[in-house]
Amino acid sequence: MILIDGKKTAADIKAEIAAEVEQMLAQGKRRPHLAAILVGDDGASQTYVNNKVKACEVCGFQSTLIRLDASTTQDELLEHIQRLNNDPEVDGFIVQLPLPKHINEQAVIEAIDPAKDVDGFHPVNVGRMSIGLPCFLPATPAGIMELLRRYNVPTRGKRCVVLGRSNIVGKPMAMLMMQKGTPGDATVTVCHSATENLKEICREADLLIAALGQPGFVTEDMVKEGATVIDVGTTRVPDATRKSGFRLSGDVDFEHVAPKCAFISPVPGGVGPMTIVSLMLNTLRAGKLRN
Ligand code: BQF
Repeated sequence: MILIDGKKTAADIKAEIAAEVEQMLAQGKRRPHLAAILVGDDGASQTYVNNKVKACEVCGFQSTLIRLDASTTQDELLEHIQRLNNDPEVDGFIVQLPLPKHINEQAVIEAIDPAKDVDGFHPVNVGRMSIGLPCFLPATPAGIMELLRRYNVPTRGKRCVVLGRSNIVGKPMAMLMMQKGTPGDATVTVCHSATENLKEICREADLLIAALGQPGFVTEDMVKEGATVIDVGTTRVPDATRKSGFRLSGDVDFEHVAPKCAFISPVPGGVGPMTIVSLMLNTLRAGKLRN
């Protein structure tokens, strides 16, 4: 069993990015600049945005965090987005999801200039990805592809099962795994809450990507011997032994599944850090395209 170390891989890539930023500066170019809008005070979202700001520092990027009250209206949020769309100093920006319930997430995503949409959620980027054109890839699937690439996980002709059909992970993940190339060229099945015989389908998988947000959902009896398991879950579960009061739990029963695996990614320290680094790579690209 090979443990896929996302934390180490992400640190390596951030060092590569920082070196490239130094070169850009030496050539008289601007630092890449990422802006983030955080609406409300959800604890997990604050942590995620903080992770992104910290990663910008490590990469040598400029970052701007716009914190808005939970009561911010959709129109007010759209005004901030227009300002960032038109700000020549900002290369790319994100709106941290999820948003408060009174705001239409899709309307917000569609207001972002696709050229600054470093989360890759705008329909233009989704559409371009789906036909294999250059675009900003959504951070989590891009991070998983990078892990598969760096660990040389075989995917060509293999059976890949994606658990979960969200717009930000499951759907784009399935799309990328079925595309031509390495990693890619897989035979992909997407399972969701209405899937029949889910266990049997998972047991056929050479590559199992779990992105449902249900702690411990993937058990030993659902995994084929020698499979590769990628755990995308990051659910906060109460844990009185931690000073934070919680721990991060993946979608995989790691302890019992790991011994059967060729490769497995842990939580924490697997896909999560790669999500952050993919956002950094998209921001670097946005910066280059504008420079
Ligand atoms: C780690 C996210 C659900 C909904 C919206 C490192 C992150 C997480 C874990 C992180 C996530 C999850 C992010 C670890 C960003 C990943 O060490 O295991 C980093 O910051 N993430 C997000 O921005 O929005 C989410 C999950």
